[in-house]
Amino acid sequence: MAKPRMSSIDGKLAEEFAVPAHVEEVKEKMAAFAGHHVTAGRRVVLITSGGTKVPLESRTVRFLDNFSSGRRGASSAEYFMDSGYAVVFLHRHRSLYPYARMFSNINMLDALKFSGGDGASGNSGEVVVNQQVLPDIARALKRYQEVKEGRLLLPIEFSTLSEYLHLLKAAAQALSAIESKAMFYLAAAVSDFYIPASEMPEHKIQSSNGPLQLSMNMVPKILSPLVKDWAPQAFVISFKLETDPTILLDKARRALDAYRHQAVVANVLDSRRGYVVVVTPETQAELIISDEDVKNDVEIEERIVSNLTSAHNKFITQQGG
Ligand code: PAZ
Repeated sequence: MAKPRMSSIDGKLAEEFAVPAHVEEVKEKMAAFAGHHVTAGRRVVLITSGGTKVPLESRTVRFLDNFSSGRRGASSAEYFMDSGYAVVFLHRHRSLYPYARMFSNINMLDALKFSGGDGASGNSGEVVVNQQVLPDIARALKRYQEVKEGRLLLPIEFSTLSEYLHLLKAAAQALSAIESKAMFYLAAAVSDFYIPASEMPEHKIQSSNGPLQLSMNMVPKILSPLVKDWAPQAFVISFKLETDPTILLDKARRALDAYRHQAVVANVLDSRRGYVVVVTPETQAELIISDEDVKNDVEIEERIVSNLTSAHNKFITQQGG
């Protein structure tokens, strides 16, 4: 197997972003997971999901964060597994999680009740689920258990930007061995700015010093080495979020020109649950959820995944896989 090329970003990552202690162990796990599933005839998708935390102090009290809930990544993971993929789910700690996401707004204690007892000492009976409070719990639990038994989901957590960057690099290198059968679905909302460790104060920033002015560096564009060096044969999808719809498609096309990957899923903050555009070098597909779809619980991720799994099929055939 060819040795992965070193890019200038590799150096920057090593120097300016703390390497998580478990990165090599996680990389081995991801490589074994991918190898196992490809041997079993499956494809493997690496999904990134949720926002990143950017510390302002090295003994972190404060940090910058963003809006992302992780819903896009968590629901897409479910549709990918329904489509026969195994999923490496690289997600922000405590962001939404496949199957459990549907119940994230519910207080579990409101959904449970005693049966045959009152919870007093020695008389707890059984605790049962009130399915009126968790309406779809049986279906979600069944599918979750099937996924667990089939070991179709490999969850990996990150919190900080540094963890995200190193774990994504490890994932790309781990999945490169399965070549075109790997898909990268980069839905996480990753900070574009950070404070390098060398410039970060150690202790809590003191308000007694007056107003705070921050100068932040640009986060290296990790898509570039991912596509060129780390997993050059993989099918790579990035996401582009804007708040101004008039610049969205132009930015998506510019990303495709710059990084030469296969597609960009373009979305606007306020309409992201109902409208996205999948942009490729040759095509542009609008995916829309109507009011009728909403009534029938159809989610836009089902359409995104269907569009991309078809494109991935074609890609694999073209690559002779
Ligand atoms: O996580 P979520 O479901 O709340 O939002 C999804 C999203 C908007 C973060 C995703 O669709 C996306 O566009 N990610 C890339 C964001 C960016 O341009 O950095």
